[in-house]
Amino acid sequence: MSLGLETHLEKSGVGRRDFLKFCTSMAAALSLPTASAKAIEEALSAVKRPTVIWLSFQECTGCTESITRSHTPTIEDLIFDFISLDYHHTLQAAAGVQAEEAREYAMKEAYGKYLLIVDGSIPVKDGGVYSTIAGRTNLDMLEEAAAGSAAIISVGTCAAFGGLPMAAPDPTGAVPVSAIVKDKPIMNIPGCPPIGLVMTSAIAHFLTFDRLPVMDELGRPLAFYGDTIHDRCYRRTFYDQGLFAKAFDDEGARKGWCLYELGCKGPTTHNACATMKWNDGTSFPIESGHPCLGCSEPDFWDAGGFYEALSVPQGNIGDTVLKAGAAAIGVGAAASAFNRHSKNRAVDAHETIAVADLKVAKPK
Ligand code: FSX
Repeated sequence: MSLGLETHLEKSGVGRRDFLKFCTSMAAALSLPTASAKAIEEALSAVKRPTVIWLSFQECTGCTESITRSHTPTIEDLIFDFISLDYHHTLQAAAGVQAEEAREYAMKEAYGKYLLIVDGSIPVKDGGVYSTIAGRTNLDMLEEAAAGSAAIISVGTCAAFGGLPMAAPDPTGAVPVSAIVKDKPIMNIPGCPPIGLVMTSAIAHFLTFDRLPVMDELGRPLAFYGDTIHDRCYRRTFYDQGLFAKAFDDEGARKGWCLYELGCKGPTTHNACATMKWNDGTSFPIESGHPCLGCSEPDFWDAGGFYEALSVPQGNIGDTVLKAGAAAIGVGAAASAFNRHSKNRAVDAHETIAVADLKVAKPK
């Protein structure tokens, strides 16, 4: 008999208090009212190991590393143990024919109900021959798996927007999941890689409400991608004062000044790094002295030099920077206000896409 999550966690040594703490932090992470923690607790306690099929295509495996390489054991790890992860190229114990049979079986048994998670982009040039698994192209495998899914989560910038494989000159004709699948709800969790807790929170939301959370126009959950890095950056005060590091080893860098002139893409990048941080909340790139690369935005590999300042003319700093800074602050403030408004609206109305309303094709 399958167990509810709470029972499963208890057997794994995680007490009720920790479980409740987890539910409360899930509610906070998803920008839901505190009272929602109870609903999350009840739903997760009752949920019975939903089937999850995880396909990995053209990628570097950084996404799986990010999700799994946390300080173990964490509750997030156990959530991953708890869901029925019936097929995952990297994590599954089975290999070869057995693995493919397990995938086929799981898809048939849970047709129309399973959650499909994809990381990596899909090469479509020359019939998709540039990436195959078990003799089948990624394109073929995605189309088959998508047909029986209830919803899809595209993990990482490769699956969400094409990412590194799609960078110029895009030799394999790489495309994101959304370019191929048009008739299923898709949520994008971009980042190269994305934050592990964002991933587990998104899955918890799906398990709790049977729906994907409210998303922005790029399919990213607003709870995590509603603000820019710049909106929440602890170095923002230096930006506002026009205090910028101009080299990685200068006085400004030592004083922790803003990394805007060293190429930081924080003002145009939507992600939760500045608030949730990485490695159990230890730090994030800007806190370690490196500019944000903008990895959760489309085309970040081709969008401009990693170490080139956003819209600041070379060799003309001072006034220009301050003017550009003032303009960016204006744009940033307007964007923040819009994001906050959208977020509040979403929380008030709790707008979601109902998976239950989907027209799912019948099994053949
Ligand atoms: Fe891409 Fe993920 Fe970057 Fe790597 O699966 S988003 S290259 S961290 O591994 O897809």
